[in-house]
Amino acid sequence: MKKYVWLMYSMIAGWLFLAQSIEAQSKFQDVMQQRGLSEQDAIAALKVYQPSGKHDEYYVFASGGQSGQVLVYGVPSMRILKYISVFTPEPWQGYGFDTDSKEILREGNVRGREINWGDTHHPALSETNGVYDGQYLFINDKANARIAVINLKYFETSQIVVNPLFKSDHGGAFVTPNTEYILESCQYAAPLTNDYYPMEAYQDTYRGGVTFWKFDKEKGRILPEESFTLELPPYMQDLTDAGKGISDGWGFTNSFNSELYTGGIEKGFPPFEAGCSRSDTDYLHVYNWKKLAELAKDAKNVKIINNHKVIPIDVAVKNNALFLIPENKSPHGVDVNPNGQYIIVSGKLDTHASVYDFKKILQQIDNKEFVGKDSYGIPILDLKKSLHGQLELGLGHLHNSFGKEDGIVYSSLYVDSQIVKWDYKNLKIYDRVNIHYNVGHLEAMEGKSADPQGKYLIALNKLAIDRFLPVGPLHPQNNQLIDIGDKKMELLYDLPIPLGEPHQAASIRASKIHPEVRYPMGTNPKTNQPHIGKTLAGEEHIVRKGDHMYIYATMVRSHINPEHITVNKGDKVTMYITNVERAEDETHGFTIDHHDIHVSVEPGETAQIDFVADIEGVFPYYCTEFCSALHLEMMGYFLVKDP
Ligand code: CUK
Ligand code: CUA
Repeated sequence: MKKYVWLMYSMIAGWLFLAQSIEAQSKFQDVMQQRGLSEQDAIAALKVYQPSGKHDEYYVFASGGQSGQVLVYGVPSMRILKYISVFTPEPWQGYGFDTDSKEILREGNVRGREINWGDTHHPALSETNGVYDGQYLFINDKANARIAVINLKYFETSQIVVNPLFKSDHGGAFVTPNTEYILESCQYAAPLTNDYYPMEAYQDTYRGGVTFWKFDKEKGRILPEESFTLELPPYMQDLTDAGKGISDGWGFTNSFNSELYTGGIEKGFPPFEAGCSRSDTDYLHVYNWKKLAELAKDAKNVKIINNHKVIPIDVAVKNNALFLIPENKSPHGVDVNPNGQYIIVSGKLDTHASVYDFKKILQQIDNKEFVGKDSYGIPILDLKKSLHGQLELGLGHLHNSFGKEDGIVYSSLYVDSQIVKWDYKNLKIYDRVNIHYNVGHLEAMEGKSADPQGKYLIALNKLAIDRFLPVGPLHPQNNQLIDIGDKKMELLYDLPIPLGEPHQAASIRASKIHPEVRYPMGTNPKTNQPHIGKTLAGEEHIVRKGDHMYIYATMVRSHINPEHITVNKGDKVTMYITNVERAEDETHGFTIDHHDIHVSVEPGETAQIDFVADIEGVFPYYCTEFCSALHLEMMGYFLVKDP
């Protein structure tokens, strides 16, 4: 009898399940039909969709290009999580509006000039043994040759350094395998001093170089006094990568003007782009940064320019620390493979990718086997003897990112608008996928580290053309997500980015990132130390010192304390505002009407604002985040009277 009941039960359950799944399937098909989706579309949708509350597997940090910011999104959902303001003010987060963040932004003043934009290109994650450790992110500003440090504990910019020599940079930021140094290479050659020299003096007085910014992981800061620069000829250095594994201690930098061309179309000369591409080859710079770091410690090896140590070309050459290898004309990316033996140089104006073998390079260096010297006295290695091989990939090869399997690399073809999957050891092409359109960088998950994860790839495209609803002549940028988990690559998703050109992205497993949800009470987010204006509940007060008013305020749902602040016209005002909330995500924003003030005060943070009360009147202030049902009541009055 028992057996019979059980049998009946399982038959009914089975039938119900079948009926349910048939119903689900027909619903599924209805939706596909209504929305005009193919089976492939539906599979792609299932691969990227994250149900509400479910987190992504990877973080992607993409450069925000001309916005001077960093964009953070999740993979595979491609949901945007944050804009980290770096070189530009950002009103929501109050970056550039409160005293402490203004101070960081103003660290980026160049030669006394306030600069409020940046051209962010290449984000780089901090590494331990060549593997991403999830602690810091670095990014360069090509337009003003600056590097910023972002602390991933708080996802905030904590430092900006200005290159004391370069006017622009491109080959930054790249880190050495234990984040000992952040590499920044010059792009457009110019005198390293800030003096004027005519274009005719280009060969003698214009220079490029690579700056090695010393990074202190404990402090989370670049130490400018312990940093130095390797002087290089004005070959217009391009992208850079640091060696790892067997090439640890070495660095590699491309260039595109071995011609030393200086332009002058108005004088009847060929334009820059033609002049810089006349020769068949440019130079890959190969240097031993560990040796250079040792040399930089001795004053006799360096000259000081703008208060910064520079190792002259001849000193680097004399100490066997600098070499050149020809490379296919006007290359772009240079990428070291996960174990550090192979270096892939992209053939921007050549259909071939070149794979250099570091062992072969080292052999020539050890045997002092050089084919000659350039006009600056730098030894040149033989191209053929340095190559593992070359492979024809297609037109406009720009960048490379490594896959999980040994020997697999993905490369971007700008002109052909394709991603190519190939084997750099056996020189074989496996697959191609079309991109929309004109891809620049690409990022396979953790694809530039010593431990690539494969799975997904992001194509960072230069054009979007017809991919999205039209919004006028300026289109959003297009980041495309590609599934690389199988043999064949499959395009999954388009993410429009209305922020700026997403040059490069760095990705990392979400499990490696551990951000804080609040600051220790009364923290200055710039220094991560207690703020001098730290104010706890019950300690709110106002002090006058001469014509300077100091206001110690707190914010907590749903109250700003003090509620009235009366000052004399012309008084200097310093306001310290502590968000004394302990609850997660209970940010309060603070503004005073008509004063161009806005700060975002996160739980535990103390924010400081400084201004002059120069207009008489009555100015309400209020909290700008809808933080509770009584949010609108979270207000007060700033009163300025004529004394
Ligand atoms: S990038 Cu900077 S020009 Cu190919 Cu690294 Cu876009
Ligand atoms: Cu605090 Cu609204």
